[in-house]
Amino acid sequence: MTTYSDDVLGRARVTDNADLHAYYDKLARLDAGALWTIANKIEPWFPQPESVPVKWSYQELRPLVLEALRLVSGDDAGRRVVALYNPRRRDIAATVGLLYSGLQIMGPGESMTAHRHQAAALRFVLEGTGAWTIVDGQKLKVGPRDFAITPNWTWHEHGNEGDDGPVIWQDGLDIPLVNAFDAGFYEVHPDVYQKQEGITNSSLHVYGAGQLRPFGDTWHKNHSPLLAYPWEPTYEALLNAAEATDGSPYDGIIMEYSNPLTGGSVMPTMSAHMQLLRPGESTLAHRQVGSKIYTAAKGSGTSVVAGQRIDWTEGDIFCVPSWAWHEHANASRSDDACLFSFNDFPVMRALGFFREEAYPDNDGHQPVG
Ligand code: GTQ
Repeated sequence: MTTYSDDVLGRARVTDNADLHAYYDKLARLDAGALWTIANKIEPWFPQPESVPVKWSYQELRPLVLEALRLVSGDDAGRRVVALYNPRRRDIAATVGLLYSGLQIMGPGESMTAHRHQAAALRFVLEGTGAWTIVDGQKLKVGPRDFAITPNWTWHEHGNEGDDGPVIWQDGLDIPLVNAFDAGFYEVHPDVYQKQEGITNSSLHVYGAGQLRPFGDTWHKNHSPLLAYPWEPTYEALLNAAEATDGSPYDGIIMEYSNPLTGGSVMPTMSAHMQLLRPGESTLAHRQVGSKIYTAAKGSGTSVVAGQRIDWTEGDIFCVPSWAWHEHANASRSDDACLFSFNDFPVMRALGFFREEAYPDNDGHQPVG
């Protein structure tokens, strides 16, 4: 059993006095300080995220996202997005941890200019049928519950060629992560718009056939060559797996959107999942090092995050800070429920930070406070 008392040999436990305060002042004047005054804070026993669990209600936010259509043009805004802020992370525009998310809206017939940046992006479509994006010349058409990626430093521009209303999709980017490393670059496309190369959804034609890979392929980039992951085959894969397996006790039936060539995450910094909770299913609690952002893709349910109950229904978004216990339940006894999520686990794994554990007590469920 680990003790978390700081009053042990090996932890800082200096009692302040007048001499020490005078000494600290002298150090401060030289841009220095005594490590023992902050050591326990900067090397905590376990992760201490500033981020808190938050739910963003789609029903509440949607009218405000629609209002942005009237208030600002896409061209003036660059991207017309309502960003989702964690209350204590507004200063770095983070939704949770070092991840950012927002709701982007595009009106019928609208198109946005092309740019590229060091941050990687992903999209999950919430509503509307006319959405498209061009990623390094490749045009992708995406509909409700489709997932698509915009790997870092790829040119991208978006639009809505439908005539039956706006498109709203969720953006997920690693902007705060890139900025934490002071690694951000940004460029506007020299021609303002890209030219489409090849056929629409060409990566799906080449790389979208499941277990079949183009033989002799020379793809060498560090992200998936498959750029769009439509909902129908994703849902079908979950239903098929549900027939054959019990799935995970913590996540139900869960699939990772993967790079078909490596089986790994779609991009080096972010991974995404779609999970299915069977009718009446409730999972056990676990926690991981890394931040997660969930979107209710289908149905409704309840998750408990760090002891906090979060009821969700389609379009709702909620976050799980690093090392926070979380568990999920489908509210329906007759219909399945699906949660989309993305996370920074690839970074945690690459740096050797990843850990995962199951809630040990109380039959695997955390107390709800
Ligand atoms: O689509 O390029 O929500 O650059 C934030 C920054 C979307 C985008 C965001 C971006 C984008």
